[in-house]
This record gives sequence, C-alpha cells and structure tokens, in this order.
Amino acid sequence: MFTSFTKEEKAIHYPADRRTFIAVKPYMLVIFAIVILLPVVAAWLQYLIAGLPADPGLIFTSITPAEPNGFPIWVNLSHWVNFFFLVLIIRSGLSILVDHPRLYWNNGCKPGTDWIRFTPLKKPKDKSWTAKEDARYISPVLGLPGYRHTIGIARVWHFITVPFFILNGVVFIILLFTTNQWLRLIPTSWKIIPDSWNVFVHYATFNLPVEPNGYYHFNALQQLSYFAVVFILAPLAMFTGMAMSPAIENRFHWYPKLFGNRQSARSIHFLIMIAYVIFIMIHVSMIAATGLVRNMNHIIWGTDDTGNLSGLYIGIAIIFITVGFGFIAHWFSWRKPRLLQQLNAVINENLWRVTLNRFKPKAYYHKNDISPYFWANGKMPTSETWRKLAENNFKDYKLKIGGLVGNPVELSLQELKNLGMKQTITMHHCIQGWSGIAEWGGLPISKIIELVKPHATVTTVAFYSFGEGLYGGYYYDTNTFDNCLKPQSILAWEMNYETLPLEHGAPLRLRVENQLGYKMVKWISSIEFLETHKIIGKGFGGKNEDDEYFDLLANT
Ligand SMILES: Nc1nc2c(c(=O)[nH]1)N[C@H]1C(S)=C(S)[C@@H](COP(=O)(O)O)O[C@H]1N2
Ligand SMILES: [Mo]
Repeated sequence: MFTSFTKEEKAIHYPADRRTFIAVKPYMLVIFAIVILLPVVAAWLQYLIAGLPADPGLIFTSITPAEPNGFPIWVNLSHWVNFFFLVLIIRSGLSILVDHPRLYWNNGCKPGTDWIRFTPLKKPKDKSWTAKEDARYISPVLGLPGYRHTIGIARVWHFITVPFFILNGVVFIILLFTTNQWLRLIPTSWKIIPDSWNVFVHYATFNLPVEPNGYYHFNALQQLSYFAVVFILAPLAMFTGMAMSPAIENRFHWYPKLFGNRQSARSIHFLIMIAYVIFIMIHVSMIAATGLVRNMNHIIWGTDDTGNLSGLYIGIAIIFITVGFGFIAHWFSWRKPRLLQQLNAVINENLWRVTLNRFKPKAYYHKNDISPYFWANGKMPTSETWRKLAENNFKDYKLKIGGLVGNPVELSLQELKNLGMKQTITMHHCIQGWSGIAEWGGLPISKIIELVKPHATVTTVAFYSFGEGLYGGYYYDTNTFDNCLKPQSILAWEMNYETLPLEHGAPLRLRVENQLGYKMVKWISSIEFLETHKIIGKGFGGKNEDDEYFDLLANT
C-alpha cells in the first residue's frame, strides 16, 4: 500500500525470502528462564510452605492528606503523548534492528557469536556475504516503515520522534517534582521492596490482592514498575542509544564501555524495548483486570468515576488514532520521504553539526583489540577498468584529485605512499548496526589538501568509487572539509598491516572515523573538492543519501 517500488527496489525491499525467524543461543535462554522463572518459583514455594503473605493492599486503607488526590491533566496528557511516541519509536526501532538482524556482546560481530539472530540464514562459508545481503524483511505492520533494508527512513522516524519523547518525559518529570505527584512514583521507604514482593506473590499465585484506589495511591509493585519505566528504562534507552554513535565512541571511548561495549549497548537497547513491550502488555491487562472503566476515567478525565464509560471510549479512540497514524506514517515514508528527511535535518542535523560533529576522534585501540572478523559491505566493482587495474596489482592505478583546487593532480599508489603514512586502529560503525575494530594505514587527507591547495570556498570533498550503489550507478559520498581534516581521516591502502583486501576497498578506501561506514567510500577512483554537495548526483550528498535516504551527516 502507498509504495511504488521500482523493480530494483522491490528486489531489495520486498524479497522472495521474507521468513520471520528468531533463534536465541541456549545460554541466553537459560539466563532469561532464570530471570523470569526464578521469582515465580520462589513465590510459589513461599505460598505453599509459609502461606500467603499479608495482603499489602490493606496498608492503603487510609489516605494521608499529603498524598496526591487524583490525576492532573498534565499527567494524563503526557501519559498519552508518551504512548503515541513510544509506539513510533518501537516500530521504527524494529525496522532498524532487522537491517542487521543479529545482536552480540562483542564488538567484532563475527557471525555465529550473535546471542540472538532474526535471520534463518547462517553466513555462507564458500562465498562472500555482505551485511547488506544479511538484512531481513519485516512486515510494515510491525516495523516503520517495514520491508527490507529501509533503514534510512526508519532512522528518520526514530530520530524525529525521540526528541519529542524526551521533551515530553522532561516536562513530566519537572511537573512531577513541582507538585506532590512525585509521591506516586518515588518510593520513600525501603519497605517498598518487601511490599512489592508480597504483591508479586499474590499475583503469581493467582490470589489477586486488594487493590488500593489508584486515584490516590498505587500498590507497591505498581509504583515500583512505574518508577522503573520512567527513571530506569527511559534514561537507559537514551544512554545506550548514544553509545552507538561513532562520533561519541571515538571521542569518549569510555562511554560505550559503561554498557560493556558498543554491541552490548545495542543489545541492551533492544532488551529495553522488550521490557517496554512486556510492561505495556502487563500494564494494559492490569488496567483491565482492576476496574477498567474507573481506571480509564482516572487517566482520561482525572476523575474517580466508576459509572461513566466516556473515559474508556476516549482511551480506545486514542489507541485507534495511534494505530491510524501508522497509516499516515507509512504514506509519508513512501510518498514524502524527503519531507521527513528535511524535518529530521531541521530537528537533528543542525544540532549534531554544532555538537557531535565537533568532536575530534582519538586513537585508543591497540593491536590486540583488532576484531578477528570484519563484515564487508557494498558491491565489488564490476567495471573492466577496475578489474584490469586489480589484475596488475594496481600498478597502473592513478588517483585523480581535482575540483576547486589550485593544483589538480593524478597520483599513483607509489606516489601517494611517498607522501607519508599514518596507521590507526579504530572502530568502524556501520549504519546497519554492526561494528569492527581494524588497523588502517594510509595517507592523511590533510596531506592531500596541502598538496592540491583547495580554494577558500571549498566546504565539501566528494569521493567517487569504481563500485556501484545498491540500485546501480557509481557509488560516491561526500564529507565535510573539516571532517576530512580531523585526526584519523585517511586514504587507506592497508588493513590490519596487510595490503587492503579487494573486498574492503582496494586499492584505496576512505576512513573518516567520526562518521558511519557509508561515508567511507571504498574502491576510490577520484576525489573532487566542491563548494557544495548539491551539484553532484541527485544532490543529497552521496549514493546512499540519494537512493536510500541516509543522512548527510553520519554522526549517529
Ligand atoms: N564503493 C562503496 N563503498 C562503500 C560501500 C559501498 O557499498 N560501495 N559501503 C559502505 C558501507 S555501508 C560500509 S559499512 C563500509 C564497509 O566497509 P568494509 O566492507 O570494509 O567493512 O563501506 C562503505 N563504502
Ligand atoms: Mo554500512
């Protein structure tokens, strides 16, 4: 619906193999089973041996005057705004997830070391297998925008909704603490722990406890879970999200380590999503089980009314609106993707340009950090020119450097090597989600800039490839002039102390470490200095930017 894929796009977005598949490594299944089953077993043991604990609901028979009386309108508004954005964030997150349908606890992302995979395919041993080929399909009913390899638009949705989600959360928390509503959520005594346990024993053994009237007070377990959702899950989602940014990782190397490493941050980000989904399911069931009409009046009207059905109806209407917006979002994704991108640029790109993009990459890694495996991406060049050059070990290769420069040059590999060499060990971040640490050796771009003397008006450097893009046409990308000047920005002919392998971009590939992988053109044929990226390709700054709606700046 609403889509108008060309034949080439259809082959990518709507492939023949659309199987849904989930496989979790046994050790993780054991951990999940323990985390989930252990409390239930303990609750049953307590119930069968010591009997049911005192009903915790009875604590709340009297209401102290300091306690919040009812729900002010801002609580109800922010609750539903939060719901609306959370749905968009989860759905776009799923689309992002399946573009690299594996989660790991290690930075190198070797296939097979994933603890969960959403693809039935193992990496074939006998042929090359790129990360792009590994991407999976997800139904547009679940994912936003769904289909396969739609990460460009999925990220636009993720990143334009996150600021609203955070803003709503911040406003909520400020109001929470400037009123007495905080008493609902913040435990004021450690007694909340045993009380919550008692409530849990009741639920787990199907002895539903007396529920306090939520208008004044939540039960202990309910309070603790709401507290956790607001003050643990939401911030952790934000912080693990930030840990995936290449600009942050290579400047504040310690940061992803707070979560183990870059890939465990991605795994935790995913598990938080699962926690949210489980929370929503239990939350909605409990709302229904403990007085649906009354609860809905609480959260819609802020009244403690048991007879008026309008709260329930409006609540259902809001859920329908949220679902209905899914159709609008789908329409926008396929009919007005550029408009979405522009919105994203207004909200995020400007912000990133003056924040994340200013960070200077630092070299942190050592030889023993180098990943044993490094995913490859992109289509190997098929052109006769490149094939002939490769056959002769690129002895006849000449890198053309021109555009708005005082001294255009053509340099052979040897001439480039004579200009100097820098070696650096860095982490590569692919937009799809995988990473890998490798050594890169080559000429700092700053040396080229010294040599060719770009005009003062130059803001952008374009790198053209011998290889093709996903939908045909030569691959290219642009980087800002200042990113090219940053430390660790090099034209590499060496990977892990060996000649750059063909599949990783021989004879030359770009490294610009504060950016995502797609900015780092492989199989470079020429370089052009420009005033603006708008005059080449379709004008969006790169092959992926033109064809796949990737961002011009790739700091996140
Ligand atoms: N010519 C060309 N360069 C390219 C690509 C491509 O498809 N074609 N893919 C990019 C992407 S998305 C990534 S993640 C990196 C992958 O580099 P690697 O294959 O060495 O891992 O190359 C980048 N450079
Ligand atoms: Mo990538």
